[in-house]
Amino acid sequence: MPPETILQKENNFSEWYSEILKRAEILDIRYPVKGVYVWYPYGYKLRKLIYEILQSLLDKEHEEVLFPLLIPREELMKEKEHIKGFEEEVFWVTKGGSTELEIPLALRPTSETAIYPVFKVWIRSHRDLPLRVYQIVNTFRYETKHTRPLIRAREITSFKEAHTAHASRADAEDQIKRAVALYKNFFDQLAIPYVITRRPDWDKFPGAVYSLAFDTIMPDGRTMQIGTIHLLGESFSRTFDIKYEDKDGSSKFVNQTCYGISERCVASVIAIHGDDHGLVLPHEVAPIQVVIVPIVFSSGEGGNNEVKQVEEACFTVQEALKEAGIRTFMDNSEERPGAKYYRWEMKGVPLRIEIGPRDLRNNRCEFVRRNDLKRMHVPLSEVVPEVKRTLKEIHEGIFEKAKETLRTNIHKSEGIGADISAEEMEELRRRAGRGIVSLFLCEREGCGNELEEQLGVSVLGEAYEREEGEKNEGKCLFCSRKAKNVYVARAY
Ligand code: 5CA
Ligand code: ZN
Repeated sequence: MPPETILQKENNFSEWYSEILKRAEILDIRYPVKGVYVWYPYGYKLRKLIYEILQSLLDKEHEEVLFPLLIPREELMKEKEHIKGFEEEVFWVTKGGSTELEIPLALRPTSETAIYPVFKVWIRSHRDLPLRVYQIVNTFRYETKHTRPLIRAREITSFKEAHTAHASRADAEDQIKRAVALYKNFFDQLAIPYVITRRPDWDKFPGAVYSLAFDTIMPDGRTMQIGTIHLLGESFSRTFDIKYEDKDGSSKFVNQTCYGISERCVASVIAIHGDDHGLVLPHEVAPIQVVIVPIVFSSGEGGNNEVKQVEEACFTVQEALKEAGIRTFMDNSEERPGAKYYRWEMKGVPLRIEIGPRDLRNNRCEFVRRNDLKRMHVPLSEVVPEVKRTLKEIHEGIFEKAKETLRTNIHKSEGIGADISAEEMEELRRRAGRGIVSLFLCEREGCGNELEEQLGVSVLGEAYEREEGEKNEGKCLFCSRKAKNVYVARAY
């Protein structure tokens, strides 16, 4: 696509997404292995800032660790449910040079089976609990569905996985609540809205007691799972024999949880906030928070002296902002202002400050907000507090807009279930696949499949936090059995 082609996020999200990854220099998709991509420097800076937020939240009550990439076949195969779920997705290392390995080694698809044999030797007594660790690593999954940069990769480069062990089920359940709060806090800082659901039993993480998921809605109306939290209970501790000695001397299995987030969190920031001009980044994660553009034409108004004065004023503003801890860049390259606007809008810089000769004569500058391209004059003496205020305002603006989009894309209905009318069914067919629809569905996998076949959508699950007064008893749309309200959507 020629670089001057105007992008249209609303009309063709898929094309918009791949063009933005390229033009904003997030990810290079030309690496010659399917589902494997290269981070550009700018994309990597964005990733780093996003993951710094995640780590600062985790570091409050977890310790960071680093486990090996290779997992011996026998360990990976130990937990029956777990391997059933991952069997078809595992990459294997079977040779060292030309020698066939005695024990084939798996590239971790996730690290339960690498970590838990070590938990077995680390955990001795109740004093070792709770044990809470996390790592950020690459994991490998031989994905057979359509691969997509940052969304469905075969090498997940930024897999944050937390693993915890507790003395009791109640403690593990409490950890689930803490993990939910932590993820909420994280996505709030990215201004990403979400729904939290409990996945149906037949779609939970392989080996888990139950799974909770955070999903957001992408601009094309499909949902994307951006984080999951699993209660593992004793299923892995029994398999890997992870026991502790309790206060009374008895030996007990630990209760476990794990929860993960991948570079899909980066994809969500790009997809949800971006517009036809490019990225729109919340300032917390913007590699450049403010770009300063001197508006000078060397042959134009005022002559060389004024050019110098404008540049000096820009430098002064830059220094003041840097001093205040704001990531600032002054673009005094030779390019025309229009070309500069284009570049920094594409890169999602939240705020642009322009200073020209006329501004200088009036002791002011001009702010241009990336999210709505609104302009305002600001006295030079007030730049620093005004930048801080405006960045916060932009964050609130894009968060509110994203929340509103999410709200309008959740179609709550009073009781779409077995006794649905023909018109209602027609309406449902029309809506399904654009956003989230709520309806009555029982817990049987067969009815989930029926839903997939008839409406092309899948089950997200029951809302984790219910709204007051919401009707939650009905009859399954397909089998008329007793059913609960669940969210369904076409998912990525
Ligand atoms: N061990 C648990 C949590 S630590 C686990 O592996 N959970 S998971 O399978 O649900 O993955 C965690 C998150 O990774 C998912 O919620 C999803 O957002 C993301 N994810 C899963 N597969 C991919 C993939 N192929 N590409 C990018 N992200 C992925
Ligand atoms: Zn049913």
